[in-house]
Amino acid sequence: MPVETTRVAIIGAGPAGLLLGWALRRAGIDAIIVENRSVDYILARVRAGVLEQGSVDTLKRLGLGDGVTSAGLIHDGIYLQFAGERHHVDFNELVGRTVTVYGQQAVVADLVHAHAADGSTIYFESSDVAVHDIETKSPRVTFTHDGEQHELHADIIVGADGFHGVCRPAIPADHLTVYERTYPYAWLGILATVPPSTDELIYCLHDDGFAMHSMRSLQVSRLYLQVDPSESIDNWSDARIWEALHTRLGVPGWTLHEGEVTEKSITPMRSFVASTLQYGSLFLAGDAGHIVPPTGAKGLNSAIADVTMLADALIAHYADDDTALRGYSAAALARQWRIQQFSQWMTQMLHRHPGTTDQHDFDYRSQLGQLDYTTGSTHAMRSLAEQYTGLPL
Ligand code: RFL
Ligand code: PHB
Repeated sequence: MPVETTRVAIIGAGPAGLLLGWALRRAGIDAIIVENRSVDYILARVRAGVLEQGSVDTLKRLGLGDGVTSAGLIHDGIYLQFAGERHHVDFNELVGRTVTVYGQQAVVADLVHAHAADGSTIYFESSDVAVHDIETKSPRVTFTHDGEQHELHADIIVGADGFHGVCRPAIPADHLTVYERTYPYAWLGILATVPPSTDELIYCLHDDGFAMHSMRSLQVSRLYLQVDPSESIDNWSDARIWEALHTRLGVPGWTLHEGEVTEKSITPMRSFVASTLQYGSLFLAGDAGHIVPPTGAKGLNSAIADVTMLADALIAHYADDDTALRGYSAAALARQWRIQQFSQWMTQMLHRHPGTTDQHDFDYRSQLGQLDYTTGSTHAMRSLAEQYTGLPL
């Protein structure tokens, strides 16, 4: 059985795990990544689209800025649409900051290529991944790779294995509380080969529910529709999706252009926070520790923020200063709860709560009032702009 030793064993090669491995490598700290999917699967996974300025700065600082500099689309703001009218929220004017549209897929591809060129060890397609002795200073990871059982000894294990990973459940139940809520709606998302019909992202509340127009490039559009979480994608033909998008996003004098749909899927919505991101030698980062509904565009950005803090803390730890590592969980969670409230606020303001009771009607009209206030008040817009473009670490 191959037995290896590394300083930091990272579980998961999503954006969090790949970025942490890269940051540590650049600082001369040995790390090995163990991932249960294939590299092709990871490169094909379509997810987030918006990077905060701080996330772009992190990528550039770590020598990963070429792609985002050449292909990223800088956006000065967003549109909020409701009651058939579209309102611009100009982040640049309000807070002097912008966001960049650059797909998570591209971030992951940049990281995979950087690691490959640098000769990093990443065990893709590993099965039976398990962590052991995490309460001690000599934790281990076991996994099967290419039919062989492996054992990896480390000083520290980082669980960057997403919401469904094995690391968070390895924390004993009496040391972990989870805070969570689900929402009575989901997002149906499509990728379409058609130039975006808008210069900036449109977030729209319509009588039929939420809709959104985003993009991946000047040639590829990304669009979303609120649907019931129990909906099957099989019930949504391309024609039905476009019809719903026309209905919800339409405003007089504007045309939504259709194109070939190359990907479509339904994603449930969840807010989730673990009470701790550390247990013994195990640290959690990204979706392994917290999930937000996608309305605020914060999931990927939170993963990058966690990793920025954790990488700095680990670098200090190996330079004999443990203060930041001991404070990591509390600092990352404090930031995370601010992001949770923003994501929940955006989500509740922009989705139609299903049902037809008086209470639902009241909620809907109150949401329209909230949107009216938000787009009419410089103070409210500035608060939105400050949070959407990214809170400091
Ligand atoms: P990931 O990306 O889930 O990566 C975890 C990795 O761990 C692997 N893994 C395991 N490996 C080994 N052993 C095991 N037992 C394992 N179990 C799992 C997985 O295969 C995977 O490779 O988590 P990470 O790195 O923390 O990154 C988080 C982000 O992916 C996520 O927060 C965002 O995609 C959320 N999100 C958005 N975030 C934004 O910041 N801006 C957005 O605009 C945005 N839009 C979105 C989104 C997520 C969406 N979906 C599909 C959930 C839009 C959507 C539709
Ligand atoms: C996306 O482009 O996928 C996207 C953009 C903004 C969001 C969520 C998703 O809030």
